[in-house]
Amino acid sequence: MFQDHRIAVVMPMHNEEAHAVGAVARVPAWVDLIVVVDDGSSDSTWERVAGINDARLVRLRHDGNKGVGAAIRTGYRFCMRTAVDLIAVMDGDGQMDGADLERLVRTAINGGDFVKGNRFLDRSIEAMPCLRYLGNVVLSRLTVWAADHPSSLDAQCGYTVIGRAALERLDLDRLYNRYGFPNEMFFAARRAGLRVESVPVRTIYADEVSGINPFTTVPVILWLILRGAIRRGPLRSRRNSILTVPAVDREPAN
Ligand SMILES: Nc1nc2c(ncn2[C@@H]2O[C@H](COP(=O)(O)OP(=O)(O)O)[C@@H](O)[C@H]2O)c(=O)[nH]1
Ligand SMILES: [Mg+2]
Repeated sequence: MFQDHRIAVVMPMHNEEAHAVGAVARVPAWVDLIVVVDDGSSDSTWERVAGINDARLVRLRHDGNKGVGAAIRTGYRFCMRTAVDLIAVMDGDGQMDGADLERLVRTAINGGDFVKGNRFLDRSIEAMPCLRYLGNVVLSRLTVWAADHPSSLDAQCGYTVIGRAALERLDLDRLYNRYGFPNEMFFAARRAGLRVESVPVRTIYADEVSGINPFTTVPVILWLILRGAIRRGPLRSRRNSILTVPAVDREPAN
């Protein structure tokens, strides 16, 4: 409970046996519910999480690997069946600092519908490998452009908090499930007219290995960004005005 708000953390995990316990340990004590979603891990992630003694913890499991976005969706759906008010997402590899969650949650309580962590606003970004940094800058700029977003954004950062009412307004089934899900959530939030806020978060790099293969992932994200731009309001209404044929009263055919 944080300022009378019930808080949940959704934690997607895929083959995180080395980090699962540490990642759950990073969740602050005032969080009410922790939903770990094992996305079809082939290692001992599931057993490691089972060994954690924490009454707030719920374990869900996909029977196969469905992608980080699908895991987050499973977690969101579970949370929506409980009485929580705000739902955070923290990765299961321990790269997100639980100490940052308070700022995200405060910003949500103060009116942010969808609050995103922004690693560019924190000095620890210097620890990010150079190529990754450049890639993140380019993808973030393109995402900002595509969504016509008025402020700074860390498009690929998955550390977020969303309010229950805001989440209800998003059509999660339309979103892409794998890497690129953060861009998809962001576009969906903008389309729904949600207030999207960014807050600084720390970047933690230890021995975790990213599942991202840039040669396959970057083209997909670029496509999602283009689709985000096309789905954006003005373009859509322009398209509708082209496609909508005015009703014409016709004489019945003889
Ligand atoms: N690589 C990968 N990660 C997944 C998948 N499903 C859930 N995850 C989790 O999603 C989170 C982010 O993945 P990660 O590879 O660390 O992405 P990065 O930090 O953006 O490089 C981690 O907690 C993963 O365990 C999946 O299908 N593939
Ligand atoms: Mg990671």
